[in-house]
Amino acid sequence: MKLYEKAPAPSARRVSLFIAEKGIVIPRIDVDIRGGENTTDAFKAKSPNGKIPCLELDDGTTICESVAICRYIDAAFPTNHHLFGEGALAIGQVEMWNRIVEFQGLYAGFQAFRNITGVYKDRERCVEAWGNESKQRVEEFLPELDKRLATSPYVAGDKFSIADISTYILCDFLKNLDLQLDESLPALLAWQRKINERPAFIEASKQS
Ligand SMILES: N[C@@H](CCC(=O)N[C@@H](CS)C(=O)NCC(=O)O)C(=O)O
Repeated sequence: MKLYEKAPAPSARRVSLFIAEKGIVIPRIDVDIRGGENTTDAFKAKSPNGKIPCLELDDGTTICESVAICRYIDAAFPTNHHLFGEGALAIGQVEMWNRIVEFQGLYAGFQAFRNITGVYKDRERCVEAWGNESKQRVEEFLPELDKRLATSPYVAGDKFSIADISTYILCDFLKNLDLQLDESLPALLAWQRKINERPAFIEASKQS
């Protein structure tokens, strides 16, 4: 098994943190996304969305999309660390919060970055106004997360889950939008400090 990725890229880090939490080691292959290596026919033959991360199994089967990769790993290497939740209610709540963070935070953030900076203008049309709107949506979403974390120890409830990984990646990505967490978001800041102390996050930060 091997993982095609770009270590500091946010979607790749989602998977890295997930596998670090699971205590699994998967060999990684660096893909030069800025240079367009992911846009080649050879890479697109592996990754249906033409992006990293992409997991390749020993028989050549591939899975792209970060959460799909995490789901595969979760099912293929069962442990007692249930990052998608355990039990019907927790599973539903983890899914709900992970989707909320993805749609309202992460993807707005990615759209902001791509459309404002034009980093991938060699392969997509960039609309600066959409980038600015997306950035504003991220800024408006952060207080919602702060409100949630003021009453819940983790994003999806009492236990750490993939929703925390997604939120952590969002918070880390803010720097690319010239945004940062500040004292107006005390619960989010406290949660971030707590997550930074997790052994898997300390370990994964050495590798990215
Ligand atoms: N929804 C995908 C997003 C993947 C994605 O956007 N990957 C970025 C790096 S974080 C990429 O490959 N960018 C290069 C490109 O868009 O050409 C996932 O969650 O895996």
